[in-house]
Amino acid sequence: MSKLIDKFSAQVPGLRQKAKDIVAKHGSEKISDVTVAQVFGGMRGIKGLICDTSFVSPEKGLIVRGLPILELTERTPEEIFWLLLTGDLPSEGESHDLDKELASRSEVPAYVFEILNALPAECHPMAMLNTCILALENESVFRIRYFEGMKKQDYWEAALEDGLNLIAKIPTIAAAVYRIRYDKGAPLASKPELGWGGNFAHMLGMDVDQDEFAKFINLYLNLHADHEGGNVSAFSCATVASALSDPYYSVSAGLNGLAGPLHGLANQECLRFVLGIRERYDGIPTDEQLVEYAWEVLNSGQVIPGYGHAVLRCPDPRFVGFHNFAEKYLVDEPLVTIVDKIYRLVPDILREHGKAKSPFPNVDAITGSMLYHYGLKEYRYYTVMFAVSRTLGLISQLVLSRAMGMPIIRPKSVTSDWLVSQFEEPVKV
Ligand code: HAX
Repeated sequence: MSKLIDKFSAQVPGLRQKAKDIVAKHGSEKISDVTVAQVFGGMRGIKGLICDTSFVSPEKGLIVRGLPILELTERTPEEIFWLLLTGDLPSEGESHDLDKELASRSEVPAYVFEILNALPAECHPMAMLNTCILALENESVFRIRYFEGMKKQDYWEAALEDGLNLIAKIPTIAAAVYRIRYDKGAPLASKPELGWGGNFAHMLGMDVDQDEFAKFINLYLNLHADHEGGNVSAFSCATVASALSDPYYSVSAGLNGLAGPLHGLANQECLRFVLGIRERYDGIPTDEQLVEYAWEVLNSGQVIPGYGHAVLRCPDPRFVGFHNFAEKYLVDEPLVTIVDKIYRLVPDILREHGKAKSPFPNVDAITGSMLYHYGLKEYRYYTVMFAVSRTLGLISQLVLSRAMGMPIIRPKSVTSDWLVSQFEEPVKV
């Protein structure tokens, strides 16, 4: 057994007991009131989910297991996965063991590549990735064991088994999506000795300084892994998994949500926004030009991509992490200069516009421009990279839920007429 499975296995009885104890002790206490505006407002702010992997503080941003994300930027994504799942950072030996574990599970069945080659040439890369994940459902240990009569207390074990297999394989699949979709040549042979993120960077096959690119990809995979439990991808995955659909179905559901333009697809929109500015002003715009452009976008009823957030009320520390990297490695990149200018000018414009609750950049405001710098110019692919990373968080949350014995998710909906009837007399006819 791997060190990760050993460690988590030892934690499971405590997790289950803790959940039981909390309900026994505080089960009838109230933590949230729900207003009608919240019901019509995407349930914003309603506290109704447990997520122990990470927490998003409106003022500080992402906190992973108690550690602010900016303290974790030098870690590998595999180490972040260990932290998300177990609550501790791995020792060097544990980290090495997890790398070996993932390498041993990384071979992707040939039918996955056949599927990729058979899909229409213009298929969206996210649809390609999700098609492969659903095809891999064929391999689900959870599904087989469930129908063999697996006990509830063992669900986590089968879920982690599937989760580790999916995490191990997803970089190879995602890199193949890139190479096949964009005619970059045959998928490259995997080099698991480079580590999970380093191998992904290698398999993309970019013609750039591989050491620097691998550092960037590791940072990318590290910073996008988790963002508590209520975002669309995490919540969708958790809901589907709560029906005991196996991790392949569940992660695919989460990643289908990630493919939306208000969630993971925003990074491609952000790059289009920055490229649009560069094209219109034939390079870096003046401050006046940028202000004019931003107002034009807002007055036409569109959003400024990469700005605003459902929870955050500060500059996203993940944006700051990428910005710090860009200051070190991408000093002469004009797109980053435009990103900087937007960062300097747009928050005041959004404040004056008066709609967005947060005028600050989110993680997507900069990543596309950095990927573009490294030659990854096919922006429809960007969400696939986000998906590779987010799989770490989705799997961690899902395994923890099964370990804690969480039930099927089933909130109550009401009709709008029922709602009105709570406050108004029925109209007599
Ligand atoms: N530009 C212009 N208007 C904005 C805005 C922006 N960047 N952000 C929010 N608003 C508007 C909203 O559209 C909304 O307008 P309406 O009342 O007319 O509908 C109003 O401000 C209030 O919205 P909010 O409460 O501040 O924000 P929400 O929680 O509803 O939405 C979003 C959060 C991130 C979806 C939103 O800020 C947005 O659309 N931003 C641009 C797209 C983006 O950057 N998405 C990436 C988010 C990060 C992420 O999840 N990545 O995966």
